[in-house]
Amino acid sequence: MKIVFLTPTSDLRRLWLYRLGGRFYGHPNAITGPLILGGILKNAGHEVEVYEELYAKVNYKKLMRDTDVFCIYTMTSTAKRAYELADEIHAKTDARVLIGGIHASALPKEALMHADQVITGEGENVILDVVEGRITKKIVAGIPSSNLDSLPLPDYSILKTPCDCANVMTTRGCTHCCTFCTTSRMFEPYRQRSVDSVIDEIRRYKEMGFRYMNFEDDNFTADKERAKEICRRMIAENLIFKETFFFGRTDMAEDEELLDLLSKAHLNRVLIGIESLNQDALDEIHKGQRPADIKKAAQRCRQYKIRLIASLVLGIDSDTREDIRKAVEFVKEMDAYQLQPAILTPYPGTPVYRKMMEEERMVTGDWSQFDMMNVTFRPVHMTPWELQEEFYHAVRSFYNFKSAFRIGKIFGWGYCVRRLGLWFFSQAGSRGAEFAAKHVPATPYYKLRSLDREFLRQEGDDTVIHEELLSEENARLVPVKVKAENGFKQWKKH
Ligand code: B12
Ligand code: SF4
Repeated sequence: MKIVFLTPTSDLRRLWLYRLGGRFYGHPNAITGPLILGGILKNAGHEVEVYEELYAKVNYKKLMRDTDVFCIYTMTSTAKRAYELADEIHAKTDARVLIGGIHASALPKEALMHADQVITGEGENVILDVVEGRITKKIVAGIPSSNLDSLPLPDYSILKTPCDCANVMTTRGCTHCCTFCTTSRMFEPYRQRSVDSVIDEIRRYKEMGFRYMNFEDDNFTADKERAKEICRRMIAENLIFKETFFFGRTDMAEDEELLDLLSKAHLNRVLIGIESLNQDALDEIHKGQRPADIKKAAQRCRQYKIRLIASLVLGIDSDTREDIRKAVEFVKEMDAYQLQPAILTPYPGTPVYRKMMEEERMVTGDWSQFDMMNVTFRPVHMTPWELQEEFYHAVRSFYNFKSAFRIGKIFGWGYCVRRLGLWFFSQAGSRGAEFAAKHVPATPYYKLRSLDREFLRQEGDDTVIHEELLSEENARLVPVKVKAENGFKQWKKH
């Protein structure tokens, strides 16, 4: 059989300018699930190809001619596009469509409206039986493997779109359980691979000639001794890449030996969820960290020359506009390499989603807006558009000429040039959105701003949803119906 895996992306990200910017600012890297599942099918004798829309235009006309099974990955922001592709495939071919991934796992019945079968959770143990027709249930629950070493490694030979950076997952899940987080609920329980298997995988990518490698674990330093061991082996075997990114938490700064090893193994770019400097907000999202931890982590990253990408969550109920601005100022003062402001996004399957649904605070059901850059709910201390403005204020105040110069002095002038580019894009993007909000009624920004006025007019009425947003298209997507059927099975942790 010929099987094609598709990782879709939203309309904006398929524009050639966006793809070009992506190539300049990052290294194309793949979602690993389709490469693992595709590898399993290839080893069973099938012809398999994997395509990622984020990095290249896909020739669907050609693929639709000879493909027997399309397997489509979904995250929430790409679900709309995934369903559009699935419907088109069904309309034009006899091929079967399977849908999986993090969004379909939270809302399988919604995904099934567009697929022949939906696989929820981790797919390795069921994919072959589903594709070869031995499992015929419409919604198939994936079975998480207890021994991650037994799973095949991602097979990059089947990936047909650009990729310069290998992604390594040494664990699945997270030991924490923040209320907005999807991955800690999708990948349960927390599991680790052996250090030997991780090193074998890294060695393979080095031999394949990858110059960049990312650890995509939710929290690479959750087990500090294990992280140290991986770094020691990388250093001893010279498995060093030009740049290695990883996700960490502030607690990594408590261990200076770990920081030293991370730096020597060239794990030189870390994303840490600072989220907020307001203790009430940190407690509200169950972050389990204090502002003092954040300050220490920032200072130690600078000391060990690990470039810090500081992630903030904008719009937590306890945070006011002033709290958000204070956090942005703090990130500027500590010379973070990058600021990643993420608007709080109620992802299906999370406690935040359930809360917003119960309190009827969702303002859109258009999944393509759920990318952490658009407001999708009604915040407590500000109107939706004011929160959107805070997002633009954060990027504009962080990415400016002065900070580009400062970063150049600390990290090198190449970074200064990249920063200047980000300055240009953040100005152009946010000004464009603000213009659209005022003058272009067809855009979501305009809707968000008018929603704002609607709320102001109906002050005191917490339950209002703007009529325009309950248009036929949106009403279909507003996930009210799935509220009961979804069952929020992931809630067991709380
Ligand atoms: C690598 C990565 C990226 C990369 C590469 C993305 C790409 N090429 O499209 C980059 C950095 C570019 C990126 C970008 C974004 N990402 Co991202 N990303 C990840 C990350 C860290 C790892 C993915 C991975 O390899 N997982 C490990 C493997 C084992 O899991 P998996 O791929 O999900 O596969 C398993 C199952 O899903 C299932 N499965 C997978 N595919 C299929 C298909 C079928 C048919 C079936 C049956 C089963 C199945 O079986 C697999 C094996 O068990 C995840 C976090 C995570 N832990 O998953 C976030 C994550 C997926 N990203 C996320 C987000 C929000 C984004 C962005 C919107 C961020 C932004 N504002 O720009 C963009 C959108 C990009 C896009 N395509 O439109 C969120 C999605 C949340 C949600 N619920 O929707 C996640 C979960 C992180 C988070 N914050 O929680 N991302
Ligand atoms: S620490 Fe990060 S990965 Fe873990 S639950 Fe919180 S947000 Fe999710």
